[in-house]
Amino acid sequence: MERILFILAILTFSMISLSTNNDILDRQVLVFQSEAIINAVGVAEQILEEISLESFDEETTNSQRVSSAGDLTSVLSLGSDGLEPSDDDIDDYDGRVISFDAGRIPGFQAIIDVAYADTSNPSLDAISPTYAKRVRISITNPDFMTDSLRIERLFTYY
Ligand SMILES: [Ca+2]
Ligand SMILES: [Ca+2]
Repeated sequence: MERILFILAILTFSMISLSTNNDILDRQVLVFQSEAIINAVGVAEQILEEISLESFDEETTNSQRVSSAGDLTSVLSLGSDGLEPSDDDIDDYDGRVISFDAGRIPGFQAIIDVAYADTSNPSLDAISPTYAKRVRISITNPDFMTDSLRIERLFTYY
């Protein structure tokens, strides 16, 4: 009888320690997941800061001015314009894919999308140039994030 109790006690103990290990593992996964999200937001903010320093459009680089939205880069020409210096206006970043590690979390990928925003309903993309461009950054990390993270910022020409 004593021996059976002893074995039961060992079994119970190992079951408890097994579930404790799982809890620790779950907590570590959660810590890594939150860290991945925090790092991803940080990098997205950095990219947006960098973009915010650029001219609104190629047509407004070097202090040029436009008097009509129609003078801005056409919708179909958004993206790298191949002119030097590269990355001197907001939409030059359109279509860019950046792979990066952040802190102790490797394997992020950021995709940048730039579109003109409809000025009467800024959540919609416009089909012709306007004085507002929306930069959308989608960040994924298949190993550490269950979902992609999307951060947007609207930039206006004024
Ligand atoms: Ca440019
Ligand atoms: Ca451009």
